[in-house]
Amino acid sequence: MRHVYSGKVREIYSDGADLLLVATDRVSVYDVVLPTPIPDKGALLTQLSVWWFERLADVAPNHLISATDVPAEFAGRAVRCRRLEMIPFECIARGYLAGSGLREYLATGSISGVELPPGLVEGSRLPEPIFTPTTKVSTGGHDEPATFAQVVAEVGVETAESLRALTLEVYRRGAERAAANGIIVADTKLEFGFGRDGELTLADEVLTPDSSRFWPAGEWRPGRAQHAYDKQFVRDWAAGTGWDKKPPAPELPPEVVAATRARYVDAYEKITGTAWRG
Ligand code: Q0T
Repeated sequence: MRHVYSGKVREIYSDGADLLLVATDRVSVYDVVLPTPIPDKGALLTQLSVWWFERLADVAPNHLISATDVPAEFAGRAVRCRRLEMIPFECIARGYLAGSGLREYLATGSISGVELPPGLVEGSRLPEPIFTPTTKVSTGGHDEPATFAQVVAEVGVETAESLRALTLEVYRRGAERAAANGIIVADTKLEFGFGRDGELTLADEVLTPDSSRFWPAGEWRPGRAQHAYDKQFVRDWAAGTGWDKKPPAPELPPEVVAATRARYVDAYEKITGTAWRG
């Protein structure tokens, strides 16, 4: 096995023809990885993503080979995947206004070339979910909005239309299931690639709190920053410490670790309808 990539909270290994996507227990806030892990976070997110891949198999083929045929040291928090030729866009669907989408809307009235009505505020529900791709920026910086025309220029109109339709369908499925259980999925980021047969294939992780914005539905109040389903305890605690949001971050106290772990467990249980290792 060869280590090929380190992200803030995930690692990728190459294992012969396959890839192993390994989720760690690391958590990041304000783009800074904290020194304190959240026990089981990697496994909770991996198992949630696997659950979604299985339920979305009728929407799109995916890169998952096995969630069990992985090295013992990664058991539960890794997936064996087919290596794809990746499409160089992050495929984002948004149903609510937040983050970089909110900033772009406030500056231009549109997101990734999609025009939106005036008068929307932070946290607003959009008239309908929209496809707002971004280009992956190679070194460090944040991804940049890409218009649908840019996606067409890169991959052709047929693939671009498929990416948009698949991304919106995955979002609709995820948002509907989550909403029925008290969780708003404000937006979600997907990655696609081409398999050996040229088939458009869903990659990465799907509909996890790391790849999507989850909000507690009962606390949704348009017009202010929304409460994060998973990281709100970390953010509130961080604000109280006076930490300047620059590395290194301080260690999390045990009660914040426990409360945050409980939110990941809760999201897993609410969405899948099954007890975590229960
Ligand atoms: C990926 C092929 O961006 C990344 O690495 C940059 C050096 C990490 N990355 C690799 C992939 C996947 C997946 N998932 C796949 N199935 N096949 N590459 C995605 N991100």
